[in-house]
Amino acid sequence: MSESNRLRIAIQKSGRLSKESLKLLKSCGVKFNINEQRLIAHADNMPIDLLRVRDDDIPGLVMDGVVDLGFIGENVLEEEQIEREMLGKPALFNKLRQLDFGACRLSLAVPNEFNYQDASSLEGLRIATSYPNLLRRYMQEKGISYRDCMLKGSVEVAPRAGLSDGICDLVSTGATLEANGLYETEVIYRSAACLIQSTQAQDPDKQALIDKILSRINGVVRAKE
Ligand code: PRT
Ligand code: ZN
Repeated sequence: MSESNRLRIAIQKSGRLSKESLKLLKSCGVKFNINEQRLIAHADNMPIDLLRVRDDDIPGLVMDGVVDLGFIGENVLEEEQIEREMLGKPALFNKLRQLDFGACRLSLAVPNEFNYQDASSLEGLRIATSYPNLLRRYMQEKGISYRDCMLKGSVEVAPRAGLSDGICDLVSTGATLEANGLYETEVIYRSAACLIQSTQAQDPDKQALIDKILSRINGVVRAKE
């Protein structure tokens, strides 16, 4: 595979981060037409290619140096980093900046009838989550042992379905917890979207383009504050 001289940026194809990531790039003056069927979109006015992928793939693509930049939620980024460190895979990246969208928290929650005092109320119980590494880190810090129930989706229905006693899931408004008869007990991680860069050496032209985009992003975000 030949190394491209074009800057490669990974963004979520469709989901909670895609619109805002695209909007930010557009407001930095990057012009592109997205074809929904295509993985790659080429910018018209700068040597930039957008890679439109599942958000879960973005940290690895940056850490492996397959792409130069990525827009990603810190929750997914840190979960993947811990996983890769355990497996001995490349896990380095530079965080260029936190962004002003995608804010959420990873929280413990239990059924309304659960008598929760503190995290030790979950000792020995089963917790459903899509974030096993962030959950383990938090519970280890507290010295609490618990049992895993790994679910990639529908985490909020696990207690009612009899799969787990509590959950550890992303929350923004809290409406999903409420609709499922759960209440939030502890925030274990606060997250927002961020822009990350691969740690691989860049050629000077690419690095100059990255610096230009970052300085424009800083300007756009500052103007909104
Ligand atoms: O298909 P792909 O894998 O790319 O997308 P995805 O389905 O894995 O992710 P997506 O688009 O749902 O979320 C992408 C990122 O958005 C997350 O990793 C977070 O960084 C961020 N984010 C911000 C959120 C939320 N807010 C959020 N509320 N991600 C998910 N939720 C879900 C949460 O899991 C729960 O089901 O929304 C529900 C709770 O919302 P409230 O408002 O009812 O509390
Ligand atoms: Zn995902």
